[in-house]
Amino acid sequence: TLNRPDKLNALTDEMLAALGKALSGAARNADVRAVVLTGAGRAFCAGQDLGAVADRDEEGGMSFRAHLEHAYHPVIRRIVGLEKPVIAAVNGVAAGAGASLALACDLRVVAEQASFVTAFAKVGLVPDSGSTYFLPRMLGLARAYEIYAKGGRFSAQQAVDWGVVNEVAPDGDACREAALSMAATLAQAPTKALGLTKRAMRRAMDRSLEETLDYEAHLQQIAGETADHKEGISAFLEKRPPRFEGR
Ligand code: LHQ
Repeated sequence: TLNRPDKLNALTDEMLAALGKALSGAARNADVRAVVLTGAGRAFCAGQDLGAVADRDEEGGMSFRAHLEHAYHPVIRRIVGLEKPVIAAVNGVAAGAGASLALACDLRVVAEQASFVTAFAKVGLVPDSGSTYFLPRMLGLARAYEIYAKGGRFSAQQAVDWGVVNEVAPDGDACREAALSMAATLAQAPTKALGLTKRAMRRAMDRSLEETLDYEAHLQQIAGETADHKEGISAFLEKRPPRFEGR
């Protein structure tokens, strides 16, 4: 949980480092079989803490490139590289890099009153933290550019209509609960296969069909040797529900 509710969970370097550490811990711990990322209070995340940016400017300028590379990119890579389902519970507004964080997750559950704000143009910046990778792939180029150019906001309902989110909940608490319930269900799934599916999909986005067919066959060999695959086959033949252990 991003936990700085009085500033709408605006991101500081410390928060990003802690988030990165939590994601690494989740990757290493075999008992973790799904992850939910959410915000405390009424917002999901208002993006970069603009107070900290102003402070750094006062102190003689900052390297935006270095800041993004050191603070943001590792977190985005860890979400995408974590071979377990990562669900964003977007309990309230997700702005700037906060929206990028939500878009980097595999699934999104969104509260009715939540919105996505690509705040970048309003502060004279370009979309970052993977936003220009994720959003045009979900919305198409024209709609994504229009939203960016207007520094725009889109609502939970628009996000549903456009295929950006998986589920809508009546309010922030219900959104977190729905995400946890989705996570509990996914945590019973064959985790290894779901992780490899994520890897396959990410890779297929910028590969040819031939490369994709080849990579799928490679991953299927790995999945086919898991205990969960054997359990799935036994359960089917014995006409009983499978008990997957994530191995
Ligand atoms: C905030 C923030 C905030 C600090 C609300 N910072 N305090 C990466 C790396 C390097 C450089 C720069 O950029 C990036 C990526 C980025 O993320 S750039 C985009 C940064 N984010 C924004 O521009 C969004 C700024 N916030 C807003 O536009 C609004 O706050 C939204 C639309 C998120 C919510 O509006 P409201 O619901 O009306 O809330 P509010 O504006 O009243 O905010 C409540 C409090 O939170 C307030 O503090 P206060 O002490 O006055 O109660 C805000 O100052 C604070 N807050 N966002 N990013």
